Amino acid sequence: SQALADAMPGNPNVAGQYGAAARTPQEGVHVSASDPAATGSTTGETTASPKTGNGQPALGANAGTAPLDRVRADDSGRVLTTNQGVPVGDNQNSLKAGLRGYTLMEDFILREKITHFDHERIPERVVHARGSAAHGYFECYKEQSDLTRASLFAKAGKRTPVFVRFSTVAGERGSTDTARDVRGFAVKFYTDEGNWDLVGNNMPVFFIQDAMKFPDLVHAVKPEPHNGIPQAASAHDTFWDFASLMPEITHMLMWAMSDRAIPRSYRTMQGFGVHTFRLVNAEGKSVFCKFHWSPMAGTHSLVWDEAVKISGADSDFHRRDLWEAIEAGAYPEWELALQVFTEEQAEAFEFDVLDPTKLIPEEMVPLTPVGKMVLNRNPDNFFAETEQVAFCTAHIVPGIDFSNDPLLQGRIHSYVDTQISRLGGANFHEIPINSPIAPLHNNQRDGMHRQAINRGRVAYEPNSLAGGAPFQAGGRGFNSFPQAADGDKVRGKPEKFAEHYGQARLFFISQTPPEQDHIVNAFRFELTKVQTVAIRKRIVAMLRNVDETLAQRVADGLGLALPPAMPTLDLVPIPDYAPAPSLSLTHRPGSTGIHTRRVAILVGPGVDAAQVRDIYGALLADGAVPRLVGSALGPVDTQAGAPLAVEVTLETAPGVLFDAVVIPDGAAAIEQLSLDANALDFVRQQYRHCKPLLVIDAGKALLDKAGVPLTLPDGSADPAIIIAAAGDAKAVAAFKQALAGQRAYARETDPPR
Ligand code: HDD
Repeated sequence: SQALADAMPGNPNVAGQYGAAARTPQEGVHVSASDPAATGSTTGETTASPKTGNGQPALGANAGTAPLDRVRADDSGRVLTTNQGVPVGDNQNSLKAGLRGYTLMEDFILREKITHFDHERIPERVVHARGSAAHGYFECYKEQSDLTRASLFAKAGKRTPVFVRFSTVAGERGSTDTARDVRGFAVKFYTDEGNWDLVGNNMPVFFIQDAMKFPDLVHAVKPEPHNGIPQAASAHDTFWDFASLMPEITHMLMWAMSDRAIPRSYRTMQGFGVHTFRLVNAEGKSVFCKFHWSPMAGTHSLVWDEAVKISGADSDFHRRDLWEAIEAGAYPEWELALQVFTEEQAEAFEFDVLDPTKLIPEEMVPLTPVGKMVLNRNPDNFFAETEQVAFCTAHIVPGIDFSNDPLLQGRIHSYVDTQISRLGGANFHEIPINSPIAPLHNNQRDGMHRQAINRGRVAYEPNSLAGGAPFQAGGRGFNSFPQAADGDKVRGKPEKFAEHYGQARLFFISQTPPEQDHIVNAFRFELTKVQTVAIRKRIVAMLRNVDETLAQRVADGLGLALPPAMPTLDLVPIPDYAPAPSLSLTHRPGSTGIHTRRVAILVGPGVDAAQVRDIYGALLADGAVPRLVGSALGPVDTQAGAPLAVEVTLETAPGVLFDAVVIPDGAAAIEQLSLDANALDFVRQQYRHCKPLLVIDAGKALLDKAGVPLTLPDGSADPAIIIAAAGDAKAVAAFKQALAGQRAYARETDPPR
């Protein structure tokens, strides 16, 4: 309200704050955030809408995160103080010698405020700088003590708190969410025997076989060092130069050029621990294991043209999606599965299980679901939680152990090391989001930013003065699996590491035809951006070892003659795998139907309001998120009944931000929309990006105006364009079904129609 604004001490229109009156600063106004009379809000909204959350979830909302309550700070209704707790009289003006005079050195309040501000930023992560995170829990389905003594698997129904961060790899902290990239999938389990970090990706293999090459990989993919271009993109010479000289990268390139690299949502990606790990049970028996996360919402991806346009329309697309789903109570869920195998089995495989460029198809070793993860709470503070969380592959717990995968071995060092510079010292485990909920007792002391006040005079072991405490846990503690080790000290790789193409081929032949087309087009896009022709040729030469049709199609797309295939070492023959359907995105459609799918309903003056309300209600009933989209905000008159209010505009929420569109009846509305190029673009993009369209009566004129073909390239009717008469309930059902499924890739052509 105006009265409130006038009373705010920072309001420059209040005369009482100038001249002599400045000597007695006013006390700040205390407004209860929930008091609509004071905030002037008619909707009960305060600093944020219900859609974005009010930034203040109930304390202790998740049992697991309750220990963080002790550090959660809430300023509501409080007086402003310095960092020393001194109440600040005036937070608007610096201290001066005379109203027009020098600013005084003694102004400790100004200096504290500015100094703190000057140091607000910390180094961003050297990779995975851009990310979003949430709290939740892991719930065990069934005791797994025969396989592992890890406490989170000890009992059916046992819940272990988690904090999960998803990320892109190459882009900087403020870069776009929908870049073509691998996505990080890092889970911190706060188990009752210490923190376990499963630091994985949304792809089950990696670019390189040995940590020794990681800095080279990252230097190649990051923006080129002379000009800092391009941001969050692998489509440039240095990345492909490196790739073209590194055949071990081939399998991962197939994944990175597939739709896996442009997920629809963090909620619709799989996650993988990538490496072979060990599970160890209480008797000390061990098996090998790979970790797999599968999203309950199914695996769904964007199409490339859409991903590019989303970057402009909403570069926070994935961050917003995760946040809004959790605020709306549509908690994202994944199932964790173990892929367990023995050392004897591993020896029989064509590939080496210590080679992180290889996966084990589910068809070869099945997955055993062991629990589900639910993300049910957004962080309160992005910096304190999402930015300061430190995931480290070295953080494992009794019952889990490493394998000799040389990439994993290098990672064990790298993550702890990087936090020391990123988070300012060796005490980063004391930052609340990183602290275990398990008790912590040892003789480590001091260092920058130490929080704990360790009591007593003993900080060594053995000791008698403290009765020997803290005691080592012996058999109850973490004890490395006693794997036998022998052999010469060498820098080298096992023979099976020399075969690079079999699984790349397996991946390609396991994709559906549209997925294969997307891979071809992604190679064409990336390599067209590459300026050095020799690099393009080397990649095509590499692809000839994967699949001749793939190589030919990429060569055609680049206007190249097929070069000779890249020589192979022939130490290990390229295995001939049968297709593995589990590697296709279509294999996991999900079980959540149209839940959280975003649907635009295009409205203009003269729209059929009753029809709009019916469809809106029918979509809401199944958990979808409908929005009335029009040319401008404000009410639109309808054919009959009350006007409808446009919720978002064509200008601010273009088609790429929705999963489907409804074009309701109303000749006048359609006529008006047909004159708005934003509406025509909207419809064209929905079509081009293979999304369902529900078109009612007069709405069809908008499709015609936009030039949208109603038949598939083969001349048959497009099943995802549903043209219906008003009141046709079957049409709405067909639309929902199309929305719940995969996209209508059958309508794609190259170039697009
Ligand atoms: Fe890494 C971050 C995943 C190989 C070195 N990595 C990082 C994150 C994820 C991964 C998800 C972000 C964690 C977060 O959200 O804070 N990295 C992987 C996977 C790999 C992998 C799945 C291969 C299987 N990484 C890898 C190697 C090295 C690193 C081989 C170094 C030898 N990674 C790092 C790092 C980062 C990191 C430099 C940067 C920020 C951080 O650790 O905390 O230490």
